[in-house]
Amino acid sequence: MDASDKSQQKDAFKKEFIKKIEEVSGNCLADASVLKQYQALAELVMEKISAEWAQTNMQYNKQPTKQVYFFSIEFLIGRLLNSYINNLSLEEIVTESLDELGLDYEAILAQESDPGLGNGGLGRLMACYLDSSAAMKMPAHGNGIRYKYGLFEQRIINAEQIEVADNWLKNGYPFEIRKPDKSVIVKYYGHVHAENINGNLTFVHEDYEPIMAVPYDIPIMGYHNKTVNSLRLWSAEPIDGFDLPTFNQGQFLYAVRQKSEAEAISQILYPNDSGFDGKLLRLKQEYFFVCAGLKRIVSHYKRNNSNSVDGFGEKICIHINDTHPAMCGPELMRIFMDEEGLGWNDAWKMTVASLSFTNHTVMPEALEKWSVDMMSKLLPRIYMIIEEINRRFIEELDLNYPNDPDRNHSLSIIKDGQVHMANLSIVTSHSINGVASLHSKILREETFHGFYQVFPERFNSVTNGVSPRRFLMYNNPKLKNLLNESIGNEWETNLFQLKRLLNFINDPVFYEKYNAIKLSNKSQLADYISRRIGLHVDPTSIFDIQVKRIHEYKRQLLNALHILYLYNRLKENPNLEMAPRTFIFAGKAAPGYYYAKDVIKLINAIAELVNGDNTVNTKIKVAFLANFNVSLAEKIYPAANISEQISTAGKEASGTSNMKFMMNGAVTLGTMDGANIEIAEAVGPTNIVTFGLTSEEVSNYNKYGGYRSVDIFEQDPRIQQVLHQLVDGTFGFGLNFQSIYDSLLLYNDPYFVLKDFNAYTDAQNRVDHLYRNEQIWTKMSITNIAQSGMFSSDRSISDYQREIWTVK
Ligand code: CRA
Repeated sequence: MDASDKSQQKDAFKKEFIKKIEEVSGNCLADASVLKQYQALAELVMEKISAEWAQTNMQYNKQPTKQVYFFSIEFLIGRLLNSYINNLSLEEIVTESLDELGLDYEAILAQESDPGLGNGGLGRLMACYLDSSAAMKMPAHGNGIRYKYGLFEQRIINAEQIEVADNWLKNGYPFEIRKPDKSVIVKYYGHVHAENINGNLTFVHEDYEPIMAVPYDIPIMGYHNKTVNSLRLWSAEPIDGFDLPTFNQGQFLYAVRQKSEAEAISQILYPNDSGFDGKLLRLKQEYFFVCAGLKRIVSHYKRNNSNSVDGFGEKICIHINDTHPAMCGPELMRIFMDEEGLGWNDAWKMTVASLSFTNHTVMPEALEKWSVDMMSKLLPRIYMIIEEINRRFIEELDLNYPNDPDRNHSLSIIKDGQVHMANLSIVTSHSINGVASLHSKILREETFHGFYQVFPERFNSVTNGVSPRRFLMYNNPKLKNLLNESIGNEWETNLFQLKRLLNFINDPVFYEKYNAIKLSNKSQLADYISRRIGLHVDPTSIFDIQVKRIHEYKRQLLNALHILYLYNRLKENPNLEMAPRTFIFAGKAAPGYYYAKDVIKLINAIAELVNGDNTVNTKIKVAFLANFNVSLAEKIYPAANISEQISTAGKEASGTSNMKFMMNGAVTLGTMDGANIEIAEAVGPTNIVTFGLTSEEVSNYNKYGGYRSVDIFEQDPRIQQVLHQLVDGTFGFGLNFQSIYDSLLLYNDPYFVLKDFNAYTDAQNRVDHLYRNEQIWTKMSITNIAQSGMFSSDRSISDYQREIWTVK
């Protein structure tokens, strides 16, 4: 664009913006608050998106191509305004215009609430997949729940996590369109009976409790390509608002209760990550978005297909993200049979052809099992269909593997009074995949081995990926500019092109520029830390970072115990030779997960001890940053030197922060777990620091009840000292970590923290040595960026497209 073009566009934008400010605030620009500036900008951007959105939808309707729908109970989309502006190629016009008007773009962006509609990796993955699908012009959409309250806001008070409700909608949300005309009735409870209607056996559902599902659509924009897909989130509402007759009779509380019982369904996101909470409300949520979503998809399909569901299986992919949407199978069967009049066999063929399933965890506590009693009462027709799916499946097993009752039992969908949702998902889907090579292997060989024997052709593997737009281009603009200036901009649409960076792998001029950017990103994070928690950290120290949900298997505890051990060493020898380090943590614990909350408390207690001690705090500092969410994550990755990925091997299905860190030049310090293994393959052994037990070793120990942690404790005085400190008053009055001490010794350390402790301290020493050689470290860091291409979610989406959905 030439200069006069640009200045014309800016003038036009400024005019529109000032007019919008007046509309949304009733004030002129000079008197409008930053919130109003944000609302005006958001509305303007939404208007620009709408035209392209309508165009994309029209195209999809005109030439019906295969459509993919991600069904997920979580979509952790993060803030959208800056992404939209960049995707529309408006960033220069907008930032320069606002600057010329004397406004602060960053401050305006910060007004946007960060929708916490997910717990962690699972929900964020879905957001990256939507982003990549649109970037690749793939017709793929999301279907989920519009929670009124997202994941709680975390505050740290006296070292402890305190949860506060996340009222993300309090100022309204400018990027959604409510579509009451597309509402759907979802039916719970009641009775089902078979009736002979015109000679056909028909199932009639009566006396049910109806709830209205109202959709809100959010545009998902491609990168510079005019494709706008949709994320549809459903909100639960009572059918007719207040029950007026009851209200008029003065039974106010009863009327209000009915309304709030309906609304409860989409009121709040369950705050468990890789965990299962068998509450009735959760089961209602699961059926709610499955039923509403499928109903709309089928009716939309029929509208474009001469009012028939013929060919649905070839044209519509319903992708089940973990087992929460597992009722897609029986619900599709119900629609095809009860509403469309198909027989079982035809309905079954289309259902299996349409469904595919991704498993995200092997943690046994996360595998969903609903009680038969609860499910058959809440969803009588769905339960009937599940029973029939199971009966036919077992019948088929009997045919193929006669006299094998153990197999039948182990694969049964319904057993011991429970409905096994993973089994249901596998039986109803044509594809089942894990999210990294190791994870998929564990699914085939252990978790779902029996199913693998029966359906080997259904098993696939797709390694997770992350959006390079959100986690590299938009959150690390200085690095983006350096990349463009060095290797051109092809990498922006094909991340494998980052390999070209290897041409600079020994270039001192490039090193200097690169290191200046890393330092500047670290200074920015240091400023943030100082503003947020009043802690001054040295931007030239190593930024050693672990940010993710707090979970025993992720072993934040190992990291914390190592810091305590380093503290002890420094107390003995304050002149210990080492590069100064800043240990940074962030992450939320599920409110009912007391052990994880104790770990947060321990990290904060260690931070207090270390940061306040002048003999050690020039060498080490510890920062726990409260309320980890997508916006905070975006600030953290560009500033990292070390990415802590230290889960017990075999437990982390993939991990995705490992990829976000890598793209921004952090070196992984990790176990051979999840996608760390593929990162190690991509960068080679000299550009990663690995340590610890392998997943085979862990699984071998577990076959014999684990290992004996007391043995390690008895042999290692360093460990003795650190563990005693947990309970001897080191952290001051009232701060006692008996639960952690007991888990490590009395309960035999189920996550192998002490077993891997030695290997971890060695690995940390290696990191220290490597970092002190600037040449070597810079080379490692750049190699990580250069090899991060395969961890783009664009690559994951093309794998799904090719192997699982076969979409053109
Ligand atoms: N907690 C896994 O634990 C994985 C993500 C996305 C998780 C991560 O290792 O990267 O999914 N599992 O695939 C999960 O949510 C229900 O299981 C996660 O985010």
